[in-house]
Amino acid sequence: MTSHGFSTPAPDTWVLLSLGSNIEPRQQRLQDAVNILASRVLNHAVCSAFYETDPVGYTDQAPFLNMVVMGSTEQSAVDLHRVCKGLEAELGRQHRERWREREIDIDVILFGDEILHSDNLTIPHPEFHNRRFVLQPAAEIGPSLVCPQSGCTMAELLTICTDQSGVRRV
Ligand code: PH2
Ligand code: MG
Ligand code: MG
Repeated sequence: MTSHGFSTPAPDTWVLLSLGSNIEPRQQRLQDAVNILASRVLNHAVCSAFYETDPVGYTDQAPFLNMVVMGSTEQSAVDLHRVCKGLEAELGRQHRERWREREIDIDVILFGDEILHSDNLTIPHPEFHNRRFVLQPAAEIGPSLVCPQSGCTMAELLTICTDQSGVRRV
């Protein structure tokens, strides 16, 4: 609250989130997650198309449906991450071994031009530049977004990405 009695709006930060699911109903889970994010923490949400993607890492599992969403938020990076993890649980995500199938995964990829390395959160997401299932939808809706770590745009990162796994726009 300021001296004249009005509260100053919290500054907004633009963010890029990646969502994925490989347990049906995949599309419904992604849609529910986006709707709840938009109602709670994400302003001016813009969604990519859905992408049917081959599993990366542990490959002996069902294909994923992936997408990205951009928007702005008044949350801090740590709080937004906490909201995303809480929403995963709320939408029924079960605990399994790393890389295994998941009902819903919500990752903070970029948080404005912030670079953050803490024990349980790294931003930009440490692997996103190696993942076509993130870069292709990111380049669809934000080709000129710049990764503050590399200084490269999403379009540039997609061009140099060596991940050859299948990513098909639905
Ligand atoms: N997520 C992973 C590991 N592998 N592969 C695809 N296609 N899509 C994902 O969302 C994904 C993955 C870990 O988070
Ligand atoms: Mg992930
Ligand atoms: Mg995750």
